[in-house]
Amino acid sequence: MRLENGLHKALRDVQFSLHYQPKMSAETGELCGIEALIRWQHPELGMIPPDKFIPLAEKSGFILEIDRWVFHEACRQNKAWQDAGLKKIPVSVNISARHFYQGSLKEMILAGLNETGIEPQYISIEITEGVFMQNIDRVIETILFLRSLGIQISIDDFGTGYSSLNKLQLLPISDVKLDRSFIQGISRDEKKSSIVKAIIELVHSMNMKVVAEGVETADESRYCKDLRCDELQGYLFSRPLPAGQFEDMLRSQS
Ligand code: G
Ligand code: G
Ligand code: NA
Ligand code: MN
Repeated sequence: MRLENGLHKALRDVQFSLHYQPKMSAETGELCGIEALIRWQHPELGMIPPDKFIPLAEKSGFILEIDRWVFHEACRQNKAWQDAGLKKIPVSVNISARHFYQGSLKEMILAGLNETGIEPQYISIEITEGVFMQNIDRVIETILFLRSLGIQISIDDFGTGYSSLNKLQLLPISDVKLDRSFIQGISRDEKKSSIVKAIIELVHSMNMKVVAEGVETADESRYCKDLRCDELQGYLFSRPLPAGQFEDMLRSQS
């Protein structure tokens, strides 16, 4: 069975769902953001992780449809939580680099905002550094457009790919998410911690926030806080949760 063939059906039959993982403020320890992460419950194969099907969807171009569904669903859910009186915090959506080169990202975003009524300040778009490798003029123009709407932009998996510091400095990026490979074992690794310290200073000097990803231990959390990370995300706080379970957490903080 070829997974690609199942993707269209998956979208049509609503086999996709979103899980939600919290981001915590390093300063106050409070829930300050939400990342939406796609899950595929296949009727025969069970749960298929995104790293199995997102690359396929990127190759075939079907990622444009998936991004549209994810964006709309994350906006709808966050607005529903807000309308229920729960804490108003931004939801982050991962958007494929491909969507910046092809397709109509602007129209997709405007449609999602209009259809759900969410305020743009409660949306963040996560892109990887790879987005800066092609069509740079179009990418910059799109980022400026999203920012003009009030949407936040995050650089995901920062430090693992290509990103020109020059571009980062010129673009109105809200925050960078330090890849979890930098965080893992940081308290026991002097070389790692001095690199991370330098990255954080550099990012702060460009007036962007730093999010530490993949925080799994209390040691890593304390260390990231000491190094002045602004936000923390990882299994220490919570795994990505289905909407219902995430809502319980949101309710306990509202
Ligand atoms: O959720 P998990 O850690 O299993 O995600 C694995 C990979 O899949 C990560 O690189 C993550 O960015 C990517 N991913 C998860 N959800 C989405 C999504 O909704 N859209 C895109 N484009 N990528 C996603
Ligand atoms: O590439 P991106 O950063 O979007 O990937 C997010 C993925 O990271 C999700 O699939 C999520 O399940 C995973 N993740 C989130 N927190 C942790 C963590 O603390 N440790 C590990 N190993 N993975 C994590
Ligand atoms: Na992400
Ligand atoms: Mn990441």
